[in-house]
Amino acid sequence: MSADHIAAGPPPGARPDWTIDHDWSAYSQAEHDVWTTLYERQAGLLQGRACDAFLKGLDALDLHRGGIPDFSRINEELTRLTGWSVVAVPGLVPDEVFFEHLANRRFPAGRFIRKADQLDYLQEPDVFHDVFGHVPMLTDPTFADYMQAYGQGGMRALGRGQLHNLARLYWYTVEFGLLETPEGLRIYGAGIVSSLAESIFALDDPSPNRLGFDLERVMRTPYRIDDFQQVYFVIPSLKSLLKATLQDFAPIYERLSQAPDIAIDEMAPGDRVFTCGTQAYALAGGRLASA
Ligand code: HBI
Ligand code: FE
Repeated sequence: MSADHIAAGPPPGARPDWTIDHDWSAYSQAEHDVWTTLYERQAGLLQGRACDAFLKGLDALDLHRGGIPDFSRINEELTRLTGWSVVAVPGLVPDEVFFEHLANRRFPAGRFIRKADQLDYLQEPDVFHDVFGHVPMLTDPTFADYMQAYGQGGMRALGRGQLHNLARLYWYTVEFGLLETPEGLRIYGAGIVSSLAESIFALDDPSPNRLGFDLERVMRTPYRIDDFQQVYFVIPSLKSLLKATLQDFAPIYERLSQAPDIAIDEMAPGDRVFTCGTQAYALAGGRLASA
């Protein structure tokens, strides 16, 4: 999600760190019903598609009962497992606020939920995208460490003006990442697991490229914010993702500042190719064409 249209200061009623009270009792039954509809559509589909860490986290946090979960209830278990907590925010927050929360093991989740007539697509992350999509992976100790390392890296990148490289890393891992397993490719990216159609497209469709994850290569690859991805990157393990972020980024940023972007549908020398995609979906005009 493009965070460039965010206001300078926190909106009225929000604290200086942009957090707001979750105020779980203020959700309407209609809002809880949207959560239950989305949850029931996704949870069944994800068996055999989402990675074990995600499915284990979904179970551990018991997100299915009773509509939109109360963050204070989730946080009891989440904090016990990895020291993370979910905090409510009004929507997208400025990059430096976002990274500061991640660096302190706080995941900012939009409090609002999408309307019943916009189940399949929304611009800003709502509570379903954030809590169903992102939070289960935060119960995995390795991924929990990765997300905190990402937040710390984000704050350094901001200082160097290299945020766009880091946003690509976030996009192609935290939002749209795939994991290689002996049973085949599995999803760990929140943007995919929270989308019915993309949970199918990302694994089954012949259209997108599926390439082995390489940190610098990913940082040179633009992404789509308005439609299914044209390329997905595959990590061999969550440990390998964490390891990739624990190196010194300075030499990488030096090389990146001289390296041109790699076109979103291109293969690059050295790519490990799981799928050489047809790009048929994008060439046919993507979501708008198939609407
Ligand atoms: N704010 N609430 C919220 N959620 C996000 O995922 C988010 C954000 N602000 C900035 C942002 N993401 C992006 O800059 C990241 O991709 C780096
Ligand atoms: Fe997200």
